[in-house]
Amino acid sequence: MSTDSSGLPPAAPSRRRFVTGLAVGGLAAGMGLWRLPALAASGTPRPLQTLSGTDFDLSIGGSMVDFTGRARPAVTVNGTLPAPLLRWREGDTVTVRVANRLRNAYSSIHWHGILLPANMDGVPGLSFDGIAPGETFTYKFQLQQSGTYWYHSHSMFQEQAGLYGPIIVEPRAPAPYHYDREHVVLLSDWTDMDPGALFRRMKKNASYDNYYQRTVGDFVRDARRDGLSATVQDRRMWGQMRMTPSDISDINGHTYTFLMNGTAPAGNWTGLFKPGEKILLRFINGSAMTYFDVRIPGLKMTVVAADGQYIHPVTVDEFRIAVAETFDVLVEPAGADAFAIFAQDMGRTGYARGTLAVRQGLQPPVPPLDPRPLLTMDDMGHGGMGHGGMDHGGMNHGAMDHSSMGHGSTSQAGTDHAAMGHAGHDMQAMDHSAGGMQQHPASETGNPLVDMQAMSLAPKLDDPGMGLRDNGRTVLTYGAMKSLFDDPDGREPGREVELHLTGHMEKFAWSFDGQKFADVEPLRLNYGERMRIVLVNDTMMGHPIHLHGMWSDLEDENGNFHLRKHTVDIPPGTKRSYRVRADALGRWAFHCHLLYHMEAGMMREVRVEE
Ligand SMILES: [Cu+2]
Repeated sequence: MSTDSSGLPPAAPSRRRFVTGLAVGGLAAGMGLWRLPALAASGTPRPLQTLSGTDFDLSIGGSMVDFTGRARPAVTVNGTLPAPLLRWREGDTVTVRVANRLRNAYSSIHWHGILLPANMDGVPGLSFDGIAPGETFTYKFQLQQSGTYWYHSHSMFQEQAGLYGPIIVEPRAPAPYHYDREHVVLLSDWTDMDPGALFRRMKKNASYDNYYQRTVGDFVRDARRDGLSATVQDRRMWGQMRMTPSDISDINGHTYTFLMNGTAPAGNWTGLFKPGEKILLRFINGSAMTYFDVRIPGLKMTVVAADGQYIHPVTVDEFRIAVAETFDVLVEPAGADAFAIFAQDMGRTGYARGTLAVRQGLQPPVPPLDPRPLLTMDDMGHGGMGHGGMDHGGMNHGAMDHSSMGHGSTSQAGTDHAAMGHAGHDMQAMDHSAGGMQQHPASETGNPLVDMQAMSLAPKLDDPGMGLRDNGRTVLTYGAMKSLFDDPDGREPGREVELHLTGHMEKFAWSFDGQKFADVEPLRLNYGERMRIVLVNDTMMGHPIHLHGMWSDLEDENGNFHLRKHTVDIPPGTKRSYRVRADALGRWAFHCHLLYHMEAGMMREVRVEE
């Protein structure tokens, strides 16, 4: 029997395989399919399986699941999707024995955002060899932090196939806020397709899920509003960029079923409350590819932690959560028996939803999807280009001679940057027509894997992001979140490294500085140093960038410590910087957390050396 690269059982499992999958999970045994969320419109979803203590046994295996009316193979832990909620305690040393019961595929578990020794980080090829079929690997590390985190496979596409679960690390000292009850809200994207086949589809036709080519009617309307020549100009620019302004995400609701705690929208995952209670919701985006915009109509949400770390409380109506981020949110339900937790995808093609209610079975109204957002030139770091006297020929990037600009090596610690101040905080005032254009590494020039370079960029920390601006709601931004503590390191960065997020949409090629993971040397950090990483987005998509092993301390627009994170979203048209203390020796992964972008090459090894 064959398995594909993702480690999944074959698409049409034999009865034998089916039974093998079921035998893995205790809860699955005897149930036929262990869950029918898509079919169980008013059923009661099973709560997350919770394991707590210091000693754990996890078993990775294949199970059949049904989110769409069809039984499909998934990769699960202890037979469940999501994987069990692990409850740890700050200061404890935990031991986790992970058995790989997949027949033909190596596996792994990475503890996202958890500080630990490099050989416990679970990245095959960097931390260890991976866990061979039939083998057990024992993870052991001491917890130096508290908060909401998650774990997932770092092997091929197993994360997309279901291998992800929540982690709560309880703090030793009481939290700086009070709550009466808590619920984990883990968002994810499920596909009935084999994830390996989905990746191959992206390589073959990257715009497969993008049905929204603009129509003649749109053209006439725009021409009436903006004038014919401006409209023609705008269309020509988009044509040159080989993209339509509605390309928001690579894969969307046409392929995905969005899940909340492993339950499809029809299943309506429900978390209970009693009137008068303060509820802590621990949101985790465990998706492979999906940004979610989350709100609870009728309730304000007070965000008290980001990526597990306390922030000054900030009250909002809505937040965007990038892949791999976590937000802890306080709500006080009042005035109704039930509230919808509504999480639409950024491209407005679908949603995950659940309910906060005083009892099971209530179905508050689900709001309609917002209008589909359109990318603007400003979203892509080409602000103002339709209006100024800029020669659009400059957008044929191959024609632009960057080497003559004398900025051949911006990815090295930078002499170039001294002149710019640090971290691009002067960028907002920069006008590319006045000679303030973004510089680019030489490796991008004439590179067939790079289809675009941004010219006018800013951190945009106070920008809610495309599709969320001026929507009448108060929307969370990075600018509005500030760590509850001062810079834990305190030193100014002694060095700066700038990396560009690069890609080619049609080829579905993704990289740093136009160079794929397989082709480049590690980024070397000196043990103990405080350094700055500057990320420049040269693509039309957001990329949630995750550095393993060390915190990413996001800087504000003046280059000061602002917000401690493990995953920093870099929307199109932005340039953002963060500080890193290289206090963890060894080999670490540094990558875009969009699974297929990482797999396509948007990844580097970071090596911390004495
Ligand atoms: Cu990416």
